Amino acid sequence: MSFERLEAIRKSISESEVDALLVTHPVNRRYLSGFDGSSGLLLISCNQSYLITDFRYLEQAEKQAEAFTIIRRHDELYPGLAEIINQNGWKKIGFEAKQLIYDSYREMTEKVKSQWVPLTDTVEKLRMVKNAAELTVMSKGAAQLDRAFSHLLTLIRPGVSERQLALELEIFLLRAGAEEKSFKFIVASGPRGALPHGVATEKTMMVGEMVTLDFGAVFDGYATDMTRTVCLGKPDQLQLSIYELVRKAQAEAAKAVGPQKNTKEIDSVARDIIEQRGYGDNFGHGLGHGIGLETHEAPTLSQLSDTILEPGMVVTIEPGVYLPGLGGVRIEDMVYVTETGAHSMTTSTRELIII
Ligand SMILES: [Mn+2]
Repeated sequence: MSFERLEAIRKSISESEVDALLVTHPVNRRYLSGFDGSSGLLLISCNQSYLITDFRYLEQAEKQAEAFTIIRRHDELYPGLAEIINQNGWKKIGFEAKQLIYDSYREMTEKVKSQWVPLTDTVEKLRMVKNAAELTVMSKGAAQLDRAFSHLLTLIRPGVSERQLALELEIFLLRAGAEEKSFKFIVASGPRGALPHGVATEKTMMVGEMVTLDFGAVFDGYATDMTRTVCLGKPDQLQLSIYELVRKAQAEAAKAVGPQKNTKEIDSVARDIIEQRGYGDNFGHGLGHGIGLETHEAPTLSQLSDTILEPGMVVTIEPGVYLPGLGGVRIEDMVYVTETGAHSMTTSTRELIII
């Protein structure tokens, strides 16, 4: 698999008119090489591919990164880097501008005299389109989120704290084979539902409150993410109408996803529906985001985005309406783009569940 990816990145490298690319972002390194240790750099040109790592990982790197020449890193990184660059006669080296912190950049450019070219999203662009194996892994992970949600429904009741739910959720997902949480779970009940990122607290849930649950976990390296909002007891008119509004915006936006569709236009589908009802200001975030090795990755779905969707891309569709002091509703699915439209990986009902 890493051979295919190497071929693709080499095409980008030659289009960027550099002799080689230095990959410092661990996720991009894993994506291109297969090596998932905690430390290592890649240097890739049209005909060479090096993985520089330290003593701890030499054996693992040899096994995982079969397409790469493994180079042992000594205490100081840069003399070794300079040696490889000089040996190959490379003049222009691309680096990941978004990923290198200023101090490292300064040291690197002082110690390795090359022409350093900042590149943006070179590997991230490749990562946007998932192959069949990646889609399978992510679909299986998403199915675990659906199972976890069903399990949660048996635990939600008045008097239970948000944290208790978050803890149960985490245990359930780890037992189901997750490596870790994708992010701090959001369990936002009652007025806290107005906080789009209301991480679980000690607050207990009460009758008459809506509860927004936003959670995800990493399975085989790939993140998953989903949100549902449920109601404890009978919803009032406002809760019901906000819920139906978000549900409609989410369903229509998910239906609009497909190949050749522009991300901004898909955001507009949900935004227009919410704006028409006067709640535009209460939907203050983008519609969704790409997801894969990272929970938030390209492409973004928002008014500022401008990506044409392709088969194999996986994005979240997650509109929300937040009413300060009262509460909020968000519904989120992970969907992937097919040859003809889109398919939702998370399948739990989007009808309002009344507990
Ligand atoms: Mn999300």
